[in-house]
This record gives sequence, C-alpha cells and structure tokens, in this order.
Amino acid sequence: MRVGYVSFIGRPNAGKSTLLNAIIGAKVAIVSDKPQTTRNRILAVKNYPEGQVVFVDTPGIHRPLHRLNVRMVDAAVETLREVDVIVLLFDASSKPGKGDEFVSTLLKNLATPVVLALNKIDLVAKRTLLPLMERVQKWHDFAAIVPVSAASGDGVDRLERVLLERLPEGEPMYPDDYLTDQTERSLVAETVREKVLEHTHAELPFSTAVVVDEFDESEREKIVRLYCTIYVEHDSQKPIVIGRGGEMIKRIGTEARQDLEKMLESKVFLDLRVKVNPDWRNDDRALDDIGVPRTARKPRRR
Ligand SMILES: Nc1nc2c(ncn2[C@@H]2O[C@H](COP(=O)(O)OP(=O)(O)OP(=O)(O)O)[C@@H](O)[C@H]2O)c(=O)[nH]1
Ligand SMILES: [Mg+2]
Repeated sequence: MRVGYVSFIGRPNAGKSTLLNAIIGAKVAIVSDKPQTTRNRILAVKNYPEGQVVFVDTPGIHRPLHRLNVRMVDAAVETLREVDVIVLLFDASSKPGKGDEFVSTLLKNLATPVVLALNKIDLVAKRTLLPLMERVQKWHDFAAIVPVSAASGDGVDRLERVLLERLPEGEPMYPDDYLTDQTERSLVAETVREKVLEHTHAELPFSTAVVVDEFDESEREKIVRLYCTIYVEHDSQKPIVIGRGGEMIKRIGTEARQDLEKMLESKVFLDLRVKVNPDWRNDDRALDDIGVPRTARKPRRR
C-alpha cells in the first residue's frame, strides 16, 4: 500500500481548493474567484485500491499585510516540511511573476519531491503549454510536470497516479470512511463566507469573517438551526453586506442554506447577522475565535 501526505501549495487563486474538491469528489474547501479564499489548512482523505492519500489544501502564499495573513502563509509554509509529496499549483492562464519565484525559493533545500501541476489548461491554447513548461522548469527540479484542469477534471486522474507512485509504502492512517478534518461547524462558517465572497467586491471579501454562534441540532432529524455572525471591519461595510432592504443578506442566506441542507442532509434554519469588529485581521484574540490557528512565527509589532 502507498500511504502518505500530499500538500497543495501555490499562489492565491491557482485552484488548490478546486483541485482538492475534484479529487475528493465532495466540497470540503470553499472556492472563489477572489484571492486569499482559503485561510486554514484543510485535510481530506482519499482511498485507492493501491493506497491512501491524505491531501492537504493550504492558503495561497502572498505577502502578508495583516496578522491574519501571516498565520495563513505560515500555515502553508509549515506544511512543506510535514508532507511526503508537494504539489505546486500554477495557474497556466496567468503570467509567471515574482510571487511564483518566491514560492519556488521556499522549495529550495527540501528533500521532498515536488510535482508541478499546471492548472486551468481549459483556459489556454495547447501550443502555449510547451513554452510555459520550459519556462517554469527553471524554478525547481520537479519530480514531474502534469497539466490539469481542476475545473473540468482533465488530467486529474493522471496527477493522482503520479502522486501515489511517489508515496512511501505503509498502512492506512485513517479509517476508510474518514473524509476531512473540517468540523461541521467550520464547514457552515465557510459556506456562509463563500456566499459573501461570491457577492461582494473590492476590500469586503478580505475583511469578512464568519463565526457560528450556535449550532442547534437538538432536532437533527427535523431541522438544524444555525445562528451565524458575519464580521466586517468598518461601519461602512455593514450596509453593503445587508444590501438595500436586506436584499443581499437574504441572497447570501438562501444560497448558503441550500448548500447546507445538502451537506447536513437536513432542513436548515439559518440566521445571519452582521457585526463590525474593527481591525479583526490584526487582533490575535479575534483570529483565535474565528479559528485561524496560531502558527510558530511570533507576530511582528506593527
Ligand atoms: N477555468 C478554470 N478555472 C479554475 C480552475 N481551477 C480553479 N479555477 C477557478 O479559479 C478560481 C480560484 O480557485 P480556488 O480553488 O479558490 O483557488 P485557490 O488556489 O484555492 O485560492 P486561495 O484559496 O485563495 O489560495 C475560482 O474561480 C475557480 O473556479 C480550472 O481548472 N479552470
Ligand atoms: Mg483555496
């Protein structure tokens, strides 16, 4: 049996969470077209006839300007030393830039094999792939380069084969019905946040956090009652999330509830409120409450 940890790393928006969901065949990580969507490490397990792979999705690596982002980037960087194979995801429809070079410097001095996944090949002409491969090959001595489309599933099987082959032999670490380390509570908060990300623009997606205040499953067979707070940073952002006549918050609530009813296999009552928590992105206590874990690096004084 091949068994081990495989982490997805890369720039924000490369498609790491989309790839995780595609491989697992379930929505374990939220996805959005805004960068910095994933704020936590997300672990999900897949069993194969020939082994078990523990996939680790990580926040996109970027220049952190808030304590939140320091935690996010550290969470991603810390996984590099803890896994058996690293998948570096690159958005093949974007131009390689300084950020990508920075990410590849993190791979230096690691003995861990790194597989480069060129993602979003559905968006690019085939003839551009070869020159792109030649260019990105210089970043690192990759164990393999695999073009994929996480969105269409193209090439994903092949990537999984390549990863399995590079894992050590061993016995499965998780029971075969284990899916993810994400609690229902965090999946609820993330689902609500996904809808906020989908419907808001500019700074709002970055300054939003969602907390589940109450998860009432006392009548689980009949209905799950969820009470959540959407935090924003400024008074001026509150009316945007609420919308004219409450239109926006209603839409966010309806879409989140529909997803949650499928996920929890139950009828859902979802209560959303919006509160202002100024500068929560730099507030260690607020970050602990939101569930973005502390990392080894000490926060810098600002
Ligand atoms: N066309 C296309 N779009 C994709 C593909 N993979 C991901 N996307 C889109 O790219 C955007 C970012 O996807 P995510 O999976 O959230 O990216 P991520 O790397 O997890 O981003 P962060 O969590 O911010 O680091 C979303 O709009 C996805 O729908 C792909 O293969 N093709
Ligand atoms: Mg993500």
